[in-house]
Amino acid sequence: MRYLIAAFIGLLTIQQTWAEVTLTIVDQDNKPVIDAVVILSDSSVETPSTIAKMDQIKSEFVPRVLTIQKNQSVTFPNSDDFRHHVYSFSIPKAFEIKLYKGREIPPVKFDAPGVVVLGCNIHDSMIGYIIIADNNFSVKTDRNGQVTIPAKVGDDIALWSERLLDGVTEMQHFDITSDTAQTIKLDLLPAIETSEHEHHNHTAYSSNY
Ligand SMILES: [Cu+2]
Repeated sequence: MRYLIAAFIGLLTIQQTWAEVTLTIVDQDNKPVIDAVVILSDSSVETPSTIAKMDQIKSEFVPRVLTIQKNQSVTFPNSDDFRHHVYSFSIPKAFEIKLYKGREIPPVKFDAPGVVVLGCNIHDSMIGYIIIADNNFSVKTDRNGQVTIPAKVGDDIALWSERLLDGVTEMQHFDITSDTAQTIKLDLLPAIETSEHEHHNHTAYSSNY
């Protein structure tokens, strides 16, 4: 019995160290912010051995926002039947994959943390982002602008959104202030219409712009 009590107290102690906190990110109109990235600064995760994928479908990067860990590799298949020319000038990784078709493309390794902005030399409207975490827990908001993270009050999070007023290579920092649920409201640039968002989330984006 004594051991059981000790084990029970131990379990309570563990549960108090962190909880599942649900963050909801909204903009100035209280609309959910989709494809924002939340990084838990004081966390430690290993780099997955899996190769992440940044597809190109109907002249859009899919997903528009990809989260990976430092030293993870990404492949850039072209699912269109015409050529793309993917490039980035961003500091964490400047690279290009010259005019190509097909899906068998050697992956690119991203060995520094930060934000990589992707473009295509042929299609100016193509834009995508790879957010490279520094082996910290990292997750992208869903259609409700929500993430659930293993955090506790006082933890620091870095938040990225394509819509941040400071620019797409910046992050904003916030403190966790709740053990259960917290809403972060931001002044942001207008939401961007993409077919990816329309497909998955038509109602949330339907009437504002
Ligand atoms: Cu292109």
